[in-house]
Amino acid sequence: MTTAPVDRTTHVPVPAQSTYQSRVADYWNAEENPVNLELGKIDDLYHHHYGIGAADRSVLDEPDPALRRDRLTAELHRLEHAQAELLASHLGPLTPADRVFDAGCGRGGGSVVAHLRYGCHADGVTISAKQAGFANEQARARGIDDKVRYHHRNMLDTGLETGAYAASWNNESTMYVELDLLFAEHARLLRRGGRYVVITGCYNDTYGQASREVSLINAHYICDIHPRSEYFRAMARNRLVPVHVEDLTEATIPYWELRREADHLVTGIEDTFLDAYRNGSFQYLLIAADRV
Ligand code: SAH
Ligand code: GPP
Ligand code: MG
Repeated sequence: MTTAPVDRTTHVPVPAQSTYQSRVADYWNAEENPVNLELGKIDDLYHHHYGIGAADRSVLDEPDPALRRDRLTAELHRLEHAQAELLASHLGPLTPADRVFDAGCGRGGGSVVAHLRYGCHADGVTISAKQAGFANEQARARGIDDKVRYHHRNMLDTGLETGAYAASWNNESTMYVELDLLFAEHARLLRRGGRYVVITGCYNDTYGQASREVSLINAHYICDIHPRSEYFRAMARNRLVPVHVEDLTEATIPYWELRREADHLVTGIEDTFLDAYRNGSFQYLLIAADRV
């Protein structure tokens, strides 16, 4: 007589999203930093990334305190907008018939910038229900909700259409996910010859592991900054071939130097970014790649 095999597997219920992803969603559902909302209000372009380019530090000399605050806010927004435009410039050429995918879209600014530039359709995905709702409301108010749509989904498993996208990007959102899973999803969504662009902070693994400053940034945002080399390895494994690599570290330092002077906007992480960039352990990087 044979006995039935005993199932010794421990059955742990698998949540729809991991504990980590729930914490990330909680952060973005609750996030209301003036440095993001006050800048966004200026022209209804809400960015959750940093700035690049030379800063007009003459705003600091403004004698009227209220005007000084406003000018500082506007100058930081100008630098953040320049970053969004740089990323968008690498997506093209695109036509109004093309679709683009904005992975980790925040409050939606990047997709609006791409749509205004190319007239293209955009799908943004964020793990925060609050952000997706906010971004869709913004698109409705602008009258572009027929072409720009935001979804409360996981960017690793979007459910969007295979091969339907001419371009896709991550603007400061890769540090929340495993790069192999992320790039596999981009490679699935992009058509052959499509363009992928990432702007990210990465740690410089020329000399080893992440620095204390990088660890402090991880704790501040609940993220996990990847080493620079991992981007290129993971792209190579997922049919993404770099065509342009730009170190934006020097270009972002003026933004942080100005931001640290804005008492009405600082979050407390400013000096850590400056230390990390200046000691060489952290880099602000743009990579554009072709989906082959
Ligand atoms: N790219 C946007 C926002 C960057 S902030 C901008 O430039 O303004 C990081 C974003 O990544 C947040 O919107 C957060 O919700 C999103 N995110 C983090 N993990 C995610 C995941 N697994 N799936 C989808 N979005 C995610
Ligand atoms: C920018 O968002 C920050 C991130 C998406 C995470 C970390 C990025 C790195 C490059 C390490 P934000 O605009 O919401 O940040 P803040 O509130 O500080 O302006
Ligand atoms: Mg910000």
